[in-house]
Amino acid sequence: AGHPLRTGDTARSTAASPLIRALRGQQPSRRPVWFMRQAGRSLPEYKKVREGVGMLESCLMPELVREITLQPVRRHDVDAAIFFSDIVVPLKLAGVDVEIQPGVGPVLGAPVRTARDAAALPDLEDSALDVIREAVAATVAELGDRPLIGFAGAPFTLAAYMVEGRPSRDHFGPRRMMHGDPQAWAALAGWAARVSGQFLRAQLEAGASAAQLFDSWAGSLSADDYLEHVQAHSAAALAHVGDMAGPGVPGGAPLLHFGTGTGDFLHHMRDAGASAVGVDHRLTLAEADRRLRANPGADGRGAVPLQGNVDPALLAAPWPVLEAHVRGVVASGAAAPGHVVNLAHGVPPETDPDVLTRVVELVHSIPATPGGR
Ligand code: 1CP
Repeated sequence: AGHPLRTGDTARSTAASPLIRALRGQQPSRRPVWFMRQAGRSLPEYKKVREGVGMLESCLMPELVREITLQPVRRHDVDAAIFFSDIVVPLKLAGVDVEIQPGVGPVLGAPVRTARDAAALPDLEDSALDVIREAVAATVAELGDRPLIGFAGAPFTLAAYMVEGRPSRDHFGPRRMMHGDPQAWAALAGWAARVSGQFLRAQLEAGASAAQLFDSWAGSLSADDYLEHVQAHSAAALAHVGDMAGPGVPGGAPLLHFGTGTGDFLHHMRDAGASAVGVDHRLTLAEADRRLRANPGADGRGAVPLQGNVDPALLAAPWPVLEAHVRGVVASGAAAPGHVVNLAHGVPPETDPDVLTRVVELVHSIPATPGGR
């Protein structure tokens, strides 16, 4: 807190942006749309500037981060930029031996398997996050009234990489740990919540207007396991920024919470402290909205704004098929108190970027009707 970088003025002007208005349940001037992984390998201009630069290395080069973050905004006219980084960047900044291997993903030199391993994890020094603040500040300086979304990995998804040591499909390691060695799990998930929370906070301090917590792999959990072993840690990560109602983000920055395969516990994800919930392709937005209304939280909140859920598989379909699908998603989203159009998960690398531009044009061409959104 109290960092001398531009805090506030940009975020103040983003309050009227379609993204922020939709996330607050207000009528947007046009229906907002952005894409998870919009920066990245679907763009030739991304491949060009990344040539010869390692993934994590690139995340620590503020000028490059700014350029890559802005590329999809320039090209597609999306309603938000998402900060170019990775969920394991805060691990790297804390001094954990982690790299991102091309074609694989995050790989750790020493997986965390025991309570001792977890207790030995290094603290993330606040000053190590200055490189992130610098990149965010440079980015928002060019974005004007278009919001930057900061993000972090949720504790379960981060722990999935940390216990397994690399990407896995079933996430047996962390699921085994939360039952077999609950103390080790609490130590690891608690650590992950702290570093992710610090990472989020640095981005919001430097000018991001909203944040998204990615729990991409939470779908391998049952609703009960999520509630008992995970929700409190995700809530702790979000609590790092839940009080950020400063001058830059009046009323607080909207917090998005995203997972895949989490249709059975969207309400638990909301109750971790999210203002809006991301939905994948496995259920319709209308059904997600129905489930949230049917399961209000202790704070009385039922329905919240939704984000999603264009099936990335359909980006390669013939245009009339994709167009009908996008129109269906928009119609289904009208049930919710706010709708941000996005994919159900990230942009597949082989996607034709012109298709993404066309989807943005289509979404913007559908009137954001009063009440019906
Ligand atoms: O060299 C490269 O280009 C590597 C590919 C790549 C990219 C472009 C990785 C490795 N990370 C990123 C950037 C990234 N990661 C962003 C950029 C901003 C944007 O969306 O445009 C974001 C938001 C992430 C977040 C991230 N990293 C998530 C959550 C989002 C999701 O897609 O579920 C996850 C799970 C990761 C881990 C990760 N990093 C990279 C890969 C290939 C993976 C997934 C590995 C696996 O399958 O488990």
